[in-house]
Amino acid sequence: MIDKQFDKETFKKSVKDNVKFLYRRKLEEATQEQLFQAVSYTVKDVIIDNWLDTQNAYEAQDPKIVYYMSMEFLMGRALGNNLLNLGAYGEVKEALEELGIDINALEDQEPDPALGNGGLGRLAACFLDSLATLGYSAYGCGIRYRYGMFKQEIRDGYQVEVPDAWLEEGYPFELRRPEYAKEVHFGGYVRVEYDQATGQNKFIHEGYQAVKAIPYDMPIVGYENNVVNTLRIWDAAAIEEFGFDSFDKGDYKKAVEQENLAKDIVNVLYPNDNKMSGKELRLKQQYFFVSASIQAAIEKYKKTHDDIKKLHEKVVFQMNDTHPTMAVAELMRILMDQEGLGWDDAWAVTTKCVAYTNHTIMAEALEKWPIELFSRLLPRVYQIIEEINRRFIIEVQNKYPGNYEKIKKMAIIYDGQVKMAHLAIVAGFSVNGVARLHTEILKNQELKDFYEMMPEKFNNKTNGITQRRFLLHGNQNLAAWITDHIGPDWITDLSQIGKLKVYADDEKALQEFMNIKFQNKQRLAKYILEHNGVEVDPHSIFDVQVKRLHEYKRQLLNILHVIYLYNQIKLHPEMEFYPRTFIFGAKASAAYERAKKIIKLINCVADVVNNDPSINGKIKVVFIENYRVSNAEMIFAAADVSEQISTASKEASGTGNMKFMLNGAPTLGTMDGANVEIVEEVGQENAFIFGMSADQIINYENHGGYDPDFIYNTDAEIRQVLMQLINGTFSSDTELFRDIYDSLLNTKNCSRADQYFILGDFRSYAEAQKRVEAAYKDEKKWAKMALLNTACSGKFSSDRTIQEYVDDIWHLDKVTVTKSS
Ligand code: 26Y
Repeated sequence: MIDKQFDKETFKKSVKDNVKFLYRRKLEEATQEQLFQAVSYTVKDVIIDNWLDTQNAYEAQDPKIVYYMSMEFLMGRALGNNLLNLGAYGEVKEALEELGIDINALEDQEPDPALGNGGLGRLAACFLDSLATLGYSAYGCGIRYRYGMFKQEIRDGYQVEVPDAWLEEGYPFELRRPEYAKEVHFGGYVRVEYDQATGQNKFIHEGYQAVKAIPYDMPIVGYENNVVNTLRIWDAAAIEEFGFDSFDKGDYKKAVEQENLAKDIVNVLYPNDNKMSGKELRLKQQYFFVSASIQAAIEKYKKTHDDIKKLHEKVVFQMNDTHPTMAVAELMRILMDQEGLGWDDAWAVTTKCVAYTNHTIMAEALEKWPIELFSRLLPRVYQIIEEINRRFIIEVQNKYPGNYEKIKKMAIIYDGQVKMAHLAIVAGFSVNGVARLHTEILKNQELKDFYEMMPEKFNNKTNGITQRRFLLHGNQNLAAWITDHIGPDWITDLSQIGKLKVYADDEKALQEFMNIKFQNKQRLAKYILEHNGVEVDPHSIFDVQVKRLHEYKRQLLNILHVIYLYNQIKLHPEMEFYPRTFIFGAKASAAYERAKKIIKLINCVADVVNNDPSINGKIKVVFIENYRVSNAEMIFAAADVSEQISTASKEASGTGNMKFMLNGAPTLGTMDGANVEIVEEVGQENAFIFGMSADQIINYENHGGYDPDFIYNTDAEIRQVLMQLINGTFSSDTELFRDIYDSLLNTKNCSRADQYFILGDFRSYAEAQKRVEAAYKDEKKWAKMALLNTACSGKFSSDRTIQEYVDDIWHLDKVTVTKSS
């Protein structure tokens, strides 16, 4: 699409002008960073026109709006993606070339906005992309963390966390909107006052500390449709007048303190993934962005509508996990205390406006806050939750008279804690899981009692990913090849990619497909050489596991298997073995000691294996530092094998699995999360499935009977691998990996040895790895398998997921935006 605003000459002039006005320099004198800024501002100008047009279209058409509330948005770089979605990448690339600028180098200048941890945050980003592309009115609501996900450096094999100062140079794709600032109140107490006029009690929140929330808007560009939606993230500042008694006025020190207190709230993203920590500041963050976002939504609604009781006709809040669940009580508070509704009316509106997505079943990830902390920080909100709980318990009692077990299990407040998931389920009109298996486990295990009481709320929305970032942008050669063969429709309708199936036996097509894979592997090999100093052979099998480090994801199983293979090769040097490069990438939460030890172990194994001449380079192990969205795009494109080896039942969905599949890498995995649906689409014969089923695991967990010691005692090869953790093979410090060793066995008085069934699945995994090798050796067979993975990935577009959310939960209206200029 040639856009007149992307007329090459105009574009070039604008870039030059920006360099001049921003930096007082000539183009030739500008640094790469300055060029990135100058180009980005030029692009932003174009986006702003579309943004205004979108705003106008929304105002004219008054569609229902979804507010996607999320503590995390893992956006990844914007420049390249925005250009692609504007349909201007090609032209801009050429224009830049004419100026002597390499667009890739420029894209590499952009910091990754990493306002998220992993799956949940990246899902939110994919959803925004799909919402804009499908033409739905949507806001992402979140926090503008000053420091996003830490940068990971590997020093001496250990993870070191370095602050991610992504805003340091100024971020060109954001717009400060001080005119929409809101106040958020913490602490204080609630005074009850009887109102003669209405005969009702009034609840007055006093003695609080006020913080100012200032929104920054980031444009979310739809694919070639002129739509630009908004990600609105909130910054915090002090309110100058606040809290000073008259004698304090002008107290400079206090003013600075207030500013710091406010800034603290948005200072840093908690690097916890699937593990609750109970930090007061995190609770503050949650209320801060939830309150500001809901205030803004209601203010916007009231500009053009006067009946607050019809809010649900135009507004829906989707809660991305329980982190924003305070939205329930905050909405109640505003409806009652500010809009003057009574409890029943407020509840009727609230329960039609909020919906909840669950992303995990793991107990340690479920949010529970001590009531002491909660009520002190948010007295009015807490009071409302108490009342919701009181009424809910009555309902439970009515439904199950005399059954106190039910109350114990279902209450929102119990054992001195506020259980956020229970609040979300009780108030939400929809509760969804993120893959079919996950939703079934929610219904039949974790949330069984709730499902029995309110089955109509439960539904599944299998996750998806945006093909525009993870194929069109991340794998440009393959994208072009696909478009050559089936046309460009797959870009906005991924089901079209199924048309590639006709090439599954076409030798020429398969050859081309694998050539592109090879080029991508060369690109990654170059990156690894530059960043790790390790030479890897692009002809070897690139076997990749990239994701957050967590015991349930079982990077440990992978590296133990590498040790096992290493032993095999040393023992049988004559054995046939297809060269393999094991690639890892993973950040561990800064406080998660065992996860960090596993990173160290991977690097220690890499050191030994990569430098052992006796194995002839048959195995290489690489740990890619600082895994993040930008290098992920390149890694997926280069992968041969997708490691999705979580303990069955633990990975709610996984989304990396879908990105690998899209890029033609077969899954080596357990029947967990969305792997189940991936196999269903691509066929058993085009994946490598192993391990215990979710049912088996859950059965062991409920009834006991799993004994890793038995495996250790009866399987000498597994025992050898475990012994090597503590006998100096990989570290002269024999105690270094003692904790990992102990975690797998009953040797210590540890309550749950090998919680994640690593030994239980080991043999089955090793056998599946053998099948991978055999399949890879047969070049044609492998090519067909790889191509079919891409061809069968149609279901896993976030466009499909979003359309399902729209049809079943949000009921949004589609909007078309036409360009005004
Ligand atoms: C600190 C705490 C309360 C917490 C923080 C972050 C709890 C959970 C998380 C993040 C969870 C997460 O990323 N979950 C992942 O969501 C993906 C998108 O649905 C799933 O694909 C993936 O299986 C799941 O682990």
